[in-house]
This record gives sequence, C-alpha cells and structure tokens, in this order.
Amino acid sequence: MSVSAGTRATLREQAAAVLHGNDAGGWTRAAPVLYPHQWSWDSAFIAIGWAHLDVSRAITELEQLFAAQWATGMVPHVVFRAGPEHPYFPGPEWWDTSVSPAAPAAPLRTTGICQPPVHALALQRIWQLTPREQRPAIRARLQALYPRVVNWHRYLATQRDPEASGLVTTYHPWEGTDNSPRWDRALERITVARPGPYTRLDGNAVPDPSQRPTNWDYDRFLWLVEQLRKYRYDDARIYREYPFLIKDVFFSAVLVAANAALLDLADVAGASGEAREQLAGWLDRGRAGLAGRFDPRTGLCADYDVRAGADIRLKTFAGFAPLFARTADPGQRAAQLRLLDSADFCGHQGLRWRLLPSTSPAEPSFEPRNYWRGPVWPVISWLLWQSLDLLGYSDRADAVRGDSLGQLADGEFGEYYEPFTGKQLGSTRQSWTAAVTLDWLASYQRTAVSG
Ligand code: 2M8
Repeated sequence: MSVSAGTRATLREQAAAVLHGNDAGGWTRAAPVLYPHQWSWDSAFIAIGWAHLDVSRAITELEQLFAAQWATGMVPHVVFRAGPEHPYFPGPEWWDTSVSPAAPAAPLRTTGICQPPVHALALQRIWQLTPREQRPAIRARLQALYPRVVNWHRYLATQRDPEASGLVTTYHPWEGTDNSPRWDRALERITVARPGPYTRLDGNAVPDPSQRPTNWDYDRFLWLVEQLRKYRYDDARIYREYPFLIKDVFFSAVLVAANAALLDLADVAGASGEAREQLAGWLDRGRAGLAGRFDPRTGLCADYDVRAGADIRLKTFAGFAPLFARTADPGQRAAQLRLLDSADFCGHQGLRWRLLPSTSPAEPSFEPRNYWRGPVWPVISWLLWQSLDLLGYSDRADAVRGDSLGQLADGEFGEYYEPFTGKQLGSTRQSWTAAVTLDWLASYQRTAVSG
C-alpha cells in the first residue's frame, strides 16, 4: 500500500497537532485523558516525534524523564507530573515509592517499575536530525544525558539480570505489554489476597471494557504492586522473594538495539573506553541470551518464567525478538521472515493490513479488540519497520510503513487497531502513535535523498 503525497501532508499536520496538543511544557502526556502523565517508553517514542519538529524540544523530553531516574539507574515507568485535574489510577499513593532510598526525592513522584529502553534509539534519532547550526548545543546536552542512559542500561544488565544471562527480568505486566497472554500462566499461579479497595478510571476514556484488561487482571496488577512496595522496591529482595519474575525476550531485544544505538553515538558523546567496553559486552551477551531462547522448530523466541522454571511458548509479536534485536544469524532471520508472513501472523487472510498483530489469531487466547491480546500497535510496527530496514529488507520495511500509514489515515492516532477491520481502538490522540507517524512520513524524504 502506498499513501498519496496529499494524505501524507495532511497526516503530518495532524500528527504534529497531536504532539502540540498533548505537550504539557517540557514533557508530553502519553494520551490526553487515559494517560495524563509522563510514561517512560512513550516518552522515548515521543522524543522521536518531536525530533522532526524541534530537536531541542525532543531532547528536553528525555531530560525531563531522566530527571526522575532512580539512584539504582532505573528509569521509572511513569513520572506523575499532571495535577489533580487529570486523574489517573493507580496514582503515586498506591506506589508510595518513598519506602525506597533509591527513589528520587520529592517533589518528583514516580512508579517503582520500568519499561523497555527505547530511549537510546530516540537519542540516536535526535542526533541524526540535528541541523548543523544546532549541533554544538545539542551535542553538549547529549553528552550530559549519555552517561545517565548508560547507567540505565547498566541497571538492566545487572540488577535485572543477576544471572548474567543477557535477558532482562521483568517484575510486572505493566513493564510493557500489560495484559499480553504471555503473562497468563504466571498470573494464574499467584494467589491474590484482595488488594485494598480501588476504583478503576480507565473506563472514563475507553468505555468499552472489551478493549481493556479485566478486573481479574487489575486485582493481580495491583496486588503485585503491593508486594513490590512491601520489598521496598529492593531488587535483591524482589529477586529472592517476589512471585512474578519473567525473562522477557522482547524487552531484552529492545535493550540489544538500544546498546547498539549507544555504541553508535559513542564518539559524539565522548564515551570513555570503559563505557564502550561495557556496552559492547552487554550487546554480545544480549544477542547470545536471545539466541539461547530461539526455538528452531517454531521459528520464535520464547520468554521464560523464572519462578516456575518454565518456557512461555506463545505465538505473539514478542517471539520476533531476534528481528527486533536485528540478529546477524541468517538462519534465524530467514525463519522469522517466513513466519512473519505466514498465515499465523501477517499472512492471515482476514487481516485488513499486512501488519503484525500483538497476538497471533492462531492463539486460543487471541482477542482482536483487547489491548495486547490481538490488536496491532503502531509503535510495535515502527520497531519492526526500523529493524527490517536496518537489516536490509527494504521492500518488506516499506510495506510495513505503507500499511501502517494506510491504517493511520483515519487521523485518529489510535493507541491500537483491530487487525481484521483496521478500526481504531483504545485512546485516540495517543502521543506515541503520532510520533512514529512523523518519523515514517519523514523517512520518505530520507529515501528520496539517499536514493
Ligand atoms: C499502557 O499501560 C498503562 C499502565 O502503565 C495502563 O494501561 O494504564 C501500556 O500500553 C503501556 O505499555 C504504555 O506505556 C501505557 C501508556 O501508553 O499504557
């Protein structure tokens, strides 16, 4: 599918208007009503979008996020910045991160978990787009931010991987793909003492409950937060005692790509020899860790439930971790590309667009309208597009971009999309969706210039 130049121009204006509309001054709401605060990986994608409008504003987005970095190096999944006129549940009281000596001091308020480290990819894009006359100023800011990003990666490579396996351990479904069926078994194993009374607010923005996690999910999400708080968000204690620990292959693949991006920026950032060596070490270890989780029979990578000692073998987008990590292994690449276009994924006859669904329609747990259990997420399509492009599969990458823009042409900038009808679901005016749209649109110019 190719989108006309006229549609592209309109989309660019609309996408820029979404970012400006959600701009809260130095940071951007993830969505106007559903997500009124600053979210971590949203912010990284958002910075990529801002980079096309104003590189200085783009780097400010990351600076604001990293201002809330924990002493451990962790970048929290939400920085609560909106006032009481923008309600969100669960808010800072539920997390009460003051129990941890590593949490940032008041008035900063955050959650106590994290999300995939897309930030280095954002920094890389910002630098690529910085006009010559702005280079000295942006370079100085990049140099200040860079060690903090290295520190963030160090946290993931050490505290979140005490086994030095190359795979990041996640503590909570909210560390990326909330109600993905990848977590079902691990959540079923947990006996939940009733979490304190609570009232969900997500129904205000998305009234159709079939598009959101269930109350069963929320009971478990919130109970897990209570446990993390009980352990004072201390990684060592969590690792010893807490019931939900998953080696997440998607999260780990993003870290691989992010380590490669930091190495690419090492000269610009004036990185020390030691930092370069560490980054290269984490990169190799990440690649090896993912290779160890690849199943040649299915062509997919499998997550691992640390507590149960069991593989999580499901057909979801996360199984394409080797592609997201841009694997150098030709056998894995070929197997993954075949699978990507098979009837279990993008080659399914009923799909509106040839785009990767969050869960395969062939999975019994597949639900086409429900959040991370089936819909297509533009940000995931963007990560796949970038990987395919960098791996040299430019035709397949172009098709992902074209289909994604076709899907986005309704101008709603949905959070996610129904794979069979192509209709928008979840929030509208979702910032990260607008951001990746801007990046896709600008890539037509890059192709035109370089080609
Ligand atoms: C979703 O998660 C939040 C909780 O963090 C929610 O449902 O309230 C997820 O899609 C997450 O990955 C995303 O960062 C966030 C904001 O877009 O929304």
